[in-house]
Amino acid sequence: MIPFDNAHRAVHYPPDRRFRIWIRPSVLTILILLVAVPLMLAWLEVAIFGMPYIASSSASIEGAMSGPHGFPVWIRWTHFFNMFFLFMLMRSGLSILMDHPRLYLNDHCTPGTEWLRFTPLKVPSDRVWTAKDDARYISPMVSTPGYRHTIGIARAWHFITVYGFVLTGIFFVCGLLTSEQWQRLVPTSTAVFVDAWNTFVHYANFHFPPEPNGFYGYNALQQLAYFATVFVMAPLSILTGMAMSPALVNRWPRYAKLFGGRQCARSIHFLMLVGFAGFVVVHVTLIALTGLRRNMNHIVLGVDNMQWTGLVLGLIGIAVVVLSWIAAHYISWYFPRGLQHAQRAVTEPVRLVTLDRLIPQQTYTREQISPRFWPNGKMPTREDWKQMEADGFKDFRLKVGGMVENPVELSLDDMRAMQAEDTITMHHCIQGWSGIAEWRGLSLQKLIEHVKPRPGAHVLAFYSFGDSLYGDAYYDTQSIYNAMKPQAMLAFDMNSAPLTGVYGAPLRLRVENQLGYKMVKWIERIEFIESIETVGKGEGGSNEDDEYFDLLPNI
Ligand SMILES: Nc1nc2c(c(=O)[nH]1)N[C@H]1C(S)=C(S)[C@@H](COP(=O)(O)O)O[C@H]1N2
Ligand SMILES: [Mo]
Repeated sequence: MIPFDNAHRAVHYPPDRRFRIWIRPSVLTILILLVAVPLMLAWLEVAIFGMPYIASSSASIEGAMSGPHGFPVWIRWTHFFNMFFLFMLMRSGLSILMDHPRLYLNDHCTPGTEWLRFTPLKVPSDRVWTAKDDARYISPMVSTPGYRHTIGIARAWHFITVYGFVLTGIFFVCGLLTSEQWQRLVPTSTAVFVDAWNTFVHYANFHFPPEPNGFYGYNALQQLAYFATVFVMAPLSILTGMAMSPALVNRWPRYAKLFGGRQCARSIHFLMLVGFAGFVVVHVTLIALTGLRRNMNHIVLGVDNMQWTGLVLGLIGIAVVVLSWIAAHYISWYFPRGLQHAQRAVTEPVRLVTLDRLIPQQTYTREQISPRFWPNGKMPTREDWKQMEADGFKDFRLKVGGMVENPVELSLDDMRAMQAEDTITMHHCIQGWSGIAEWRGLSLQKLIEHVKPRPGAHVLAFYSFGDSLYGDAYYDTQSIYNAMKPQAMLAFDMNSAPLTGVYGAPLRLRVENQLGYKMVKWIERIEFIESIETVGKGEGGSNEDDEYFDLLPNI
């Protein structure tokens, strides 16, 4: 169970729980125009030419139509499971979003360049303001698990349920394509656009067009909306979700550029959430307005009559979905460790054979370096660190020990002499922001070869001078396999100057195929160990122990 002591309350339930939405005026104008222009055109058309004629399709004349009749059992169940998983994804997505409540169209995430903000705060420029400080509260009524900075648990729900969503989608599309049901969703003539516009003109004038019986077919606008949901929004959500993976983006930067870059992909991912939510509202409203009982019988029972059973069972189905949110809430707060392990059980095997195999190999140019890099984490407060900082870290010695044949103590000069390497990479914080910076440091591969791990050593544990969110010294671990990858290094320079205090002086880790929290800053010592189980609470790092983050976050 997650304790709710003062420290946790300060993180998850802060006094400032205001919710504000700010949208850049130019973007707001475009959005208003996107809605207003079609509406005006529709009103103008009716004022001048009258309501457009829509042929009542053969779909409304039972028995006279070709094509699919009714909804077979596999459609009815995939419809239910889709609703189930989609809501879970949307709710957990909102919790993830609020951990960095700003959306950008540029990968630098410079404060002030957002197009959308879910926080009343402007980033202060007179003091250090970390991404953790910036996280916002969201009510557990609308999100899972809700509250503030619960991204570890939110991601567990997101990444478990995405399997259900994707499998349901694959099953559904296979069913469509191997039956005649695809004809419901896929337009076969360009006339559909004319019909869809005419239908829109009717709705825009608060008039219902001749309504086909949905058991046999849809009106043109409905068909296009369903088509877009299944064949555009769902795939785009999945593809833009993948475009936020550091492993993928640092292997193939061009993949993220397909969507306009990593932060555009994140924005699109959010817009798909809005799209799905908007679809649900319109879909449910129209179902209710065009014959609730009959429509519910179609999709719940697969029959076209007026009995009450479909509605009753449908409401029970909706109740099950709502109960799943309540259950998820209790699991999140009472069994977070079990949830974390469940996520690991279902995602790690897949990540090991996919994302974890990708070798980071990006190099951005100097011109692409971010003007400002969001900082994160708690600065060390230890006296020995402060003393060393005052002296420019000349007395600092990195201790590398544990299960190695050649334990060493290295000064910064020793490390510089061991042939430093340079990279310009994109950093991906779990919270959502990114930034590009140049790093210079000692490659971990060199260090590992230098200290010679003994047989049985599988893991490197990095300990920081700084504290974790809840007090103990911050630490994290890497498998030797990942530490040996290119671009994994102990960085001492950032953007051609020695690391400054906030960014991890004197030494920090860079592991470009993973998320930011694996990159320990203010490193004091490194220990080679047999397994993660012997350090901390045994989950592989401070965040893994206390915030239920994943052990292998390459997405
Ligand atoms: N010691 C320590 N290292 C840390 C953290 C921390 O809280 N303490 N935060 C991590 C997180 S979540 C991120 S995103 C990066 C941020 O690095 P930056 O401050 O250079 O942007 O540092 C990582 N290293
Ligand atoms: Mo982070």
